[in-house]
Amino acid sequence: MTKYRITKKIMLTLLVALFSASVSSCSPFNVDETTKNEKPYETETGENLIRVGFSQLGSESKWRRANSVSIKDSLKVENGFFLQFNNARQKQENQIKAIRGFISQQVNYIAFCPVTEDGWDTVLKEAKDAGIPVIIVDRQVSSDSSLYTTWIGENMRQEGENAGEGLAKVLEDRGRSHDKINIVELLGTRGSSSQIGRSIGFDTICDKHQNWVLLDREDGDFTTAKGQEIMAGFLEKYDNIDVVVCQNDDMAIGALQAMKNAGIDLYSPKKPIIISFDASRQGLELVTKGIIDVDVECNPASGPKLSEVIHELEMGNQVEKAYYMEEKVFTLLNASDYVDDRSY
Ligand code: GYE
Repeated sequence: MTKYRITKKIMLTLLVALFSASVSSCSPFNVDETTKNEKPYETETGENLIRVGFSQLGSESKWRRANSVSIKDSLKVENGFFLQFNNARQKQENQIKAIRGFISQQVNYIAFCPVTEDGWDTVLKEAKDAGIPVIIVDRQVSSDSSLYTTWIGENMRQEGENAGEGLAKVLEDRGRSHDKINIVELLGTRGSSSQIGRSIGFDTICDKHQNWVLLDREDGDFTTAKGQEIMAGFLEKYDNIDVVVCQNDDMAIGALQAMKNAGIDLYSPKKPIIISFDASRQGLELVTKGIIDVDVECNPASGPKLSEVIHELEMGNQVEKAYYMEEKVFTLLNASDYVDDRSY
């Protein structure tokens, strides 16, 4: 009998595992393994958990993976949450599908990192009509702010300006403030608020320097593979690149590989100046080696703030319309003080 039960249990577990595997491989709406629980919305002592549906836009970069870890670590059962986490693999249609799934399951809150700025009005209205508060995380949406409760993220425009000012300082230190400076840019996912904000911010500083010339810019989608491909193309097209601006570290790693492949000595003072964003551990290590010249931090640890804001809303308290994460700028002067503590 016991043997039979055990065998039956093993069979059932296998069937469930097979079913979940097939569901997760073909559907964008899958519940993360860590959130599975026999009585998902209740703790062992019978308390109700706050049900949150989270749509992450993808896992294109180290930053993104760190952001997902921060969200999962903060919205844990121990903190009173039942989290349904979905990865949309950089596709807006997958995010919309996931959000609609959360609405039909009547979760208590919906949170998501929007892949692009535009295209959210309809689904946000649907969530509003269903009475589910929506919290936007990381990037922004262009929709009317009455359609969501709050936003927690980074000041992308400021980051772009920090990058421009960082470049001006490097040029000044090298006595090149008045030289003609040829710049190429590797942009993040086109239409994302990180790409738009960083570009606007950098352009603002660029416009103040008549001697800075933008040779070219291309969309590298925030990935290392695209970064390498685009940089290889730039190196074939131009032999006079002074500065490479990469809108994240993952693309910078790709661009550096392309330069290495083209025979550029990355330790030579004559190599192009590299400006990057995120300040991942790998990025900071490259700053300490003098390979990346300026790395503008983008803070992915938005999980604790998300948890805090939801608890405030649960208590019926008013929350702000926007929360900005704290961010620094790294150069050879300060990177080594931070590199060891980087978790991403
Ligand atoms: O810089 C990049 C990522 O939106 C701030 O997205 C985020 C950006 C981040 O994939 O690495």
